[in-house]
Amino acid sequence: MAEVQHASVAVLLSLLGLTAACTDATSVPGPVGTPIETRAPNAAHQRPAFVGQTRAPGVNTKVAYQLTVLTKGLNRPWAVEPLPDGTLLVTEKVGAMRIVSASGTVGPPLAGLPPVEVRGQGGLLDVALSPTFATDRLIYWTFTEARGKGLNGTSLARGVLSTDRLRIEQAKVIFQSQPGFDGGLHFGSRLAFGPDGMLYMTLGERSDAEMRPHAQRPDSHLGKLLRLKPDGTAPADNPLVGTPGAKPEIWSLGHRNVESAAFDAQGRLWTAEMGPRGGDELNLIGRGKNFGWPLVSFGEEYSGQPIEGALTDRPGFAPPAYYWDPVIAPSGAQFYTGKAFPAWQGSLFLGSLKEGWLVRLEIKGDRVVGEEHLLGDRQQRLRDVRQGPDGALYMVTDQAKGELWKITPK
Ligand SMILES: [Ca+2]
Ligand SMILES: [Ca+2]
Repeated sequence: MAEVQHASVAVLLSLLGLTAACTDATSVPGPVGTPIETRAPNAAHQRPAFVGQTRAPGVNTKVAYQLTVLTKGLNRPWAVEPLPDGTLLVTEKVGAMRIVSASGTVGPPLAGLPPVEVRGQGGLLDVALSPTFATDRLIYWTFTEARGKGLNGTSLARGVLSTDRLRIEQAKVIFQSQPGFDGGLHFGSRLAFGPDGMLYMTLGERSDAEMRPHAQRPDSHLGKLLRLKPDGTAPADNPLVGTPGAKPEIWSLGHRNVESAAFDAQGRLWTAEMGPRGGDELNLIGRGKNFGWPLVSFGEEYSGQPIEGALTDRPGFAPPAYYWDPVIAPSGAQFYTGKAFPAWQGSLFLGSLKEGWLVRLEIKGDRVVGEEHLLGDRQQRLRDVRQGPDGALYMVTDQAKGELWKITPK
């Protein structure tokens, strides 16, 4: 009898296409279905650390939506932040912050911002509303700041949006990442307020070979996720507070270039980062965790060479919750909580710069179980996606004639 049962299991396994290799996988069952990604990976020899870490099943929610182009009059917009009254605060990488009306009329640049260095990927970057915005009109923004002698770095400022909405008052730089560097790449720098009232800020490692080790260095802000008090200083309960030489603002380490940060309904922070070729990642952040770069990474150099010294998995480092090979170049992100699209509640939306998709991920626990690609027919680099108070999704596209889109139910 036992032999018969064993044979039946073997037959069943073979019918399911499972092989002995499955014993290498984690005991956590992976998602079931045809992967949405069908192209060949760049690093074909690499294997996920667990089933479902890449190539999630494709899903099609068949949601009927309508896309409205509110404006095509933005110059390389980097961020969109819906205000409580339905107007939109937008940054342009070239250095301007503007108010766009709900119908798409683009206002003049807001006066009062400190000088921005526009260089390569650098310029005026993210903007976030303070959780207290409704009462004090306080906003926060990140930008590339000249630091003298040709160096620059990502800085954080805050100020008050004037009641006539023409200027930022009391603008003040409250945090400057260190060290500065003479370059134009990997500035981060997405902002997200947590349920703990703290401001989380992502930073890149500045890309160049000599800067990569900074992602692992506790005495550098580069290649880190930071956790700041609303005044820009480090909270006393950050993991490296009290460690001699370490930067007290650090919350997690080992990041490459993070332009996506979003809290889910449970209050967990997820970030996505631009990896090397074949190594874009989604990470579930945890206090003091090390996400590996450049010691742990999927993918390869853009030259096609392996990343020197890197493994895809290594004890003591947090593996990505999910990775993309080929890459999508993830930028702004948003967990959807609105009532306008019930089928999308709980989904994580990410803008893809490289493919122009609005990527929708279905997440169960700490795993991605489904992936959908929307809007790819428009062929525009999606830089940011945010949910408005009306439950609509707002997006900006990284073009010289950058567009602001609104998605509502059809
Ligand atoms: Ca933002
Ligand atoms: Ca990683």
